[in-house]
Amino acid sequence: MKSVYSSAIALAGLVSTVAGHGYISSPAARMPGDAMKAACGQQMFNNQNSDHFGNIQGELQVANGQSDFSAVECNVNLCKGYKFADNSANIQTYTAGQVVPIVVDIRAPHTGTANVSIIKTSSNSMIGEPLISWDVYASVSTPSKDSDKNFDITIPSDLGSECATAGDCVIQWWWDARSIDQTYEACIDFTVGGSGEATPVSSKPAASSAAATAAPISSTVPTATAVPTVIAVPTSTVVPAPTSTGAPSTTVPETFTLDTFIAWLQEVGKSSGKIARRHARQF
Ligand SMILES: *[C@@H]1O[C@H](CO)[C@@H](O)[C@H](O)[C@H]1NC(C)=O
Ligand SMILES: [Cu+2]
Repeated sequence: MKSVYSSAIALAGLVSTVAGHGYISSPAARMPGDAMKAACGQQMFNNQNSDHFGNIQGELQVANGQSDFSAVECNVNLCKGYKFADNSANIQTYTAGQVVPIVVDIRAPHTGTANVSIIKTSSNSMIGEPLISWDVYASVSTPSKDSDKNFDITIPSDLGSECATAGDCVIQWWWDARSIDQTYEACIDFTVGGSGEATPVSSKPAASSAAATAAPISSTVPTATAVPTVIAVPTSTVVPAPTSTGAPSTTVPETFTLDTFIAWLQEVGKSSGKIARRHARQF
């Protein structure tokens, strides 16, 4: 048993160095570039440029001890440190109330929570409530859910001009697998309500461009609070009974793709490591 665990842990460690785990694939999200390299250093840039699917904890390990890494400038808690300056040619133009389909590429699941929200970049603070959120996301205990990977968000109608200038706001997808301390982020640069966009929803002709940007938004536009929260299936109905070691779930998932196998190995590796530390005598 011990050697099986050891091999699983070794393999999981090996896999995690070569495989990324999740990122937004549509609309095009921020990617690493020169501005990110200047803020985060050459090593972190190389690491992220070769695989942008990894988590911020892994990124920080790469940066550890690097003299050209600045924690403040890099700011990994916002868009994994990826910068607007590297993506300024890639701005989505949205209108209030617009429904935007999002596609996430989850390359290996890790049970966690997630949300997509609008973030004010100057303060890294959320504007309003999350546009969508999950109490259970990318679970390794249930079959892969399409609703984790393909979903719609609705651009709020009460942003005013707060996100009218490119770079001021991002739509951030945030996935946090607390049990294994892995946090994933991906950001979409966008504007809404900017003077450069198409005529806003209004029955009155705009007298000037200033009036056009200030024109009230139709009351039929759904608000952010109307967006339903994804209700997750309680895991207790599908998770097998805990084993005598107290491990969360060391049972091999029933649906078995390479991704779920790798994820299972990683979860088993991490949880058995924790248990080994907590209950060393039981092993
Ligand atoms: C939503 O994501 C943000 C990061 O963008 C995080 O700080 C916040 O805690 C999350 N909120 C919920 C309710 O999950
Ligand atoms: Cu992962």
